[in-house]
Formats: sequence, structure tokens, C-alpha cells
Amino acid sequence: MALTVKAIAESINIMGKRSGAAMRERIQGPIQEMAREETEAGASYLDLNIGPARKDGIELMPWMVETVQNTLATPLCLDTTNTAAMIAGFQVVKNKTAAIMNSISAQPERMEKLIPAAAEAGCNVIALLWGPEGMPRDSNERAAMAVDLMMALNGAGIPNEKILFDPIGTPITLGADQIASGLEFMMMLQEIAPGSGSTVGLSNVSNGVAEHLRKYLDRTYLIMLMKYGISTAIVNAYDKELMAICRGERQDLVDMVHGMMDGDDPDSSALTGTALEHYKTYKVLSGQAVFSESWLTL
Ligand code: THG
Repeated sequence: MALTVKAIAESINIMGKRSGAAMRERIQGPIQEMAREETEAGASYLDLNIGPARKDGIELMPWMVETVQNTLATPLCLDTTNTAAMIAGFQVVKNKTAAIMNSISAQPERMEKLIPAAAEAGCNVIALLWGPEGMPRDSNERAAMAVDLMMALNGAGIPNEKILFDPIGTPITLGADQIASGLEFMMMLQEIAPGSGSTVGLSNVSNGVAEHLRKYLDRTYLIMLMKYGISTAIVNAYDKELMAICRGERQDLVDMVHGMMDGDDPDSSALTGTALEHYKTYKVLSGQAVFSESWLTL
């Protein structure tokens, strides 16, 4: 059986050109159009990211939820750092048990406010491995944070099957060590939290890289995460190749990259096209080659 990954489509967000303007001006059409496009591209969930929305979050998030669910039944993933907006949004979600709360981090005030709200909604939750001191430094700190979050969530009646751990992808421009420790955490996750799911915002890895090159990093990174059973990923649903990987339709590439993770080193002079792209990108993401923006042409 081919490995598959459920896609959480990321493009409806306050930073986006089309979606951001529509959100600020409360125009439903463009948001409903994007929701349809992402759904048709194969998204399992639609992320609705309003950012911190300090001024109007408690009004904007419910408006977003209603805008989308009035035209489509695709499960929603509510994404905001504003806890009051998150709670207000969930109050109007129709299918709460299918929805995702994005996210609860290991910061005490976020846990206190959002865990009871998630328990009451019966929704899925993304447990973001981000603590009071920011990003965990290695896989052990990620594991410790995951245990804290799991205990608090389980204690409120939220089972592991409803939790998606997010080890947080880090930009390749900061080096490959943090990427390796995120993957190491993914390898340990089923021992730490049996039955839980996982997610990663793939584009974090290509943050700061020239726009036309980002998709290559995101695609290969997803395949690397699939080796450790990632269950969902936050993706650009407009990238058809990435969506094909999510559906399990690029088994040849998956086999090659997973083989390299097990120590194979295929003869690159025999590779062409997408196989060569993934080969070169794996070398960079695994730290075997130094990252520069010419990595695909070297
Ligand atoms: N983990 C979790 N949630 C997250 C993230 C994560 N939510 C936010 C973010 N990271 C994932 N969402 C996005 C949304 C858009 C983009 C990247 C990540 C993005 N957009 C393009 C840009 O800004 O250039 C295109 C914008 C446009 O539409 O024009 O890169 O890691 N749990």
C-alpha cells in the first residue's frame, strides 16, 4: 500500500494577496473560490489563517468559518494566535468533530484557554512544539514538550487519536541540523504518543529561499517525513506535484528518497528529471551537501 498524507491547504491566509484583501474587506467571493479550488485540488482540510487579528479576531474568525461552510463541507482548520478568536470561531463550526484547532502550543496561557475549548468542541488539535522559550533545541526537548502537551490534552479527555503533533519545520537556510532533529522526533512519536497523528508546515523549510525554488524543498521534505509516517501536512494545494505525492502517486520518488535515508547512494549520472531534483534536494536537506540557491544546477 502506498503511503498517503492528508493535505491541509494553507493558501487562505491574511498574508496572501487574494485572500488577505478579501478578509480585510469582508468580501466572501474570493475566499469561497479559493476554498473550492483547494478542495478540488484534493485538500482534506482548509486552513483559515487570520494571523493574530488583535483588533477584530472575534468577529473575523466566525465570519471566515461561515463564509466557507455555507458553500462547502470540507473540514476546517482554524489557525490564529488569538485565543478568543479561536474560541469564537469554533462556536459556529458546524462539523466540530471533523475540524482542527491550529494550534495549541506548550505555552501555559494558550494551554489553559484552548484545551478546555477543544475538549468541549470534540475537535482535532494540532499540538505545536513551541514552548515558553520558543523552539525546542533538539529532539529530546521536542519529546519532553510533546509529553507535557499529551498529558494535559489527555487529562482534559482528548485522546491521542485527536492530536496532531507538529515538530515545526525549520528553514534550510539555518542549516540541516534542526531538520534532522525534527525527523528524529517523528521517528520517536509513536513511542511517545501511541495512536497520535502529526503535521508539518512544509513551506517553513523553504522560508527565505527564492520563490521559484521553494517547491522542490517542500516536496522532498514531505517525502522524508513520510518515512516516519507523517499523517497530515500543511501544504500549498496549488502545487500539483506535491498533491500527487500526498495521494501516494509518486512511489518511485518515495522509494528512492527512503532508500537514501537508509544509506543507498544511487548513481546520479543515471538520474534525470524529477528523480534528479529529489536526489539533489535530499542531499541538501540531509546535510550531505551545503545549501546554496544553486543546489539544483550544481
Ligand atoms: N504549523 C502549523 N500551522 C501553521 C504553520 C506551521 N500555520 C501557518 C503556516 N505555518 C502555514 N501556512 C502558510 C500559509 C501561506 C504560506 C506559507 C505558510 C505562503 N504563502 C505564499 C507567500 O506568502 O508568499 C503565497 C501567498 C499568496 O497566496 O499570495 O508562503 O508550520 N501548525
